[in-house]
Amino acid sequence: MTDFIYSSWGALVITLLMQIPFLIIFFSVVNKKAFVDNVAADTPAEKYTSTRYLWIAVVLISFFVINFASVKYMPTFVEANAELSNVKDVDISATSWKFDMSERSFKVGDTVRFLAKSEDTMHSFALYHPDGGLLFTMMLMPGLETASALVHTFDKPGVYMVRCLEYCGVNHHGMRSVITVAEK
Ligand SMILES: [Cu+2]
Repeated sequence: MTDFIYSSWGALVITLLMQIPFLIIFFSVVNKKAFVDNVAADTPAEKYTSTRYLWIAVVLISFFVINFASVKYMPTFVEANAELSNVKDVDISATSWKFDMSERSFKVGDTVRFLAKSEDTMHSFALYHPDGGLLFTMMLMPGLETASALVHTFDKPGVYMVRCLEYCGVNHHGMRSVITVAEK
């Protein structure tokens, strides 16, 4: 169940469920207002009502269509499940407050699939480019059977910082590591 929740589809379903309270409030306010403002305008009421429902329908349909059509293109979904040739799988175990990695040295052009798990509490695995920019971060929930996965191809040599970006206790700031990428 938790594995489903933290998949792309799970995230979408949760997001949709979170809209329900908002929609209830929205429609109750709209209806209440329609009842109170009964001396509104020159526009015939029926015309206004149909336009309103048409507009809501357009918004809702766009929302569902765009979300469902795009979910399979989410990077985590695509990359973690892709059949990639020449991908190096690296196992990462995050504990308070360190990262254990099966490999830390790569070459430019290497495509690496980072498979990360948290052994104790909420952590994340964030990778920084040598120029300081954040390449990605993935949240690591404890207790998941499947490792969180992300694929990255290294394009520049240098020292890449790894940090935890989920607050995980007093030494959260010290939870870091490095990956070195050498010239081809
Ligand atoms: Cu942390």
